[in-house]
Amino acid sequence: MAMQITLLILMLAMPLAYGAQHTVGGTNGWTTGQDYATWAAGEKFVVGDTLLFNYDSSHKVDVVSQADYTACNTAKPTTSYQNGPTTVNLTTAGSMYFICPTSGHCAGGMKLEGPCLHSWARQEAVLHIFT
Ligand SMILES: [Cu+2]
Repeated sequence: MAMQITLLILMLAMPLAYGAQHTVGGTNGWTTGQDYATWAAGEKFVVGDTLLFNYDSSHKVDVVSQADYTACNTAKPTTSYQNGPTTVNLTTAGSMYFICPTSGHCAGGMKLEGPCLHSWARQEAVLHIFT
């Protein structure tokens, strides 16, 4: 029991330093013909985690607004990455929206909404181990 409590305290003390890395699309990476909504549904994104986009030169990663994500509008990304791999830090809670600006790719499904939870969400998950 004492060991469990020590472990719990350790895990609670360093949730931010212990961010997980999520490889977008798993082994398929950031490419066409994927279902990123399904992939994201199987992940748990928490502040302090990172997203790793693996892609070739035919793709890019644009961070966009929710409206531009929905509309696949590639005109005004807030950040644009190319020449991957690209690591994106999840620094705030809330959703981040990513699209590939290559013509036709977003409309074809190359878009990702990453719903990021507060860091206490991981602490909550840890607590459930003990209850
Ligand atoms: Cu693309």
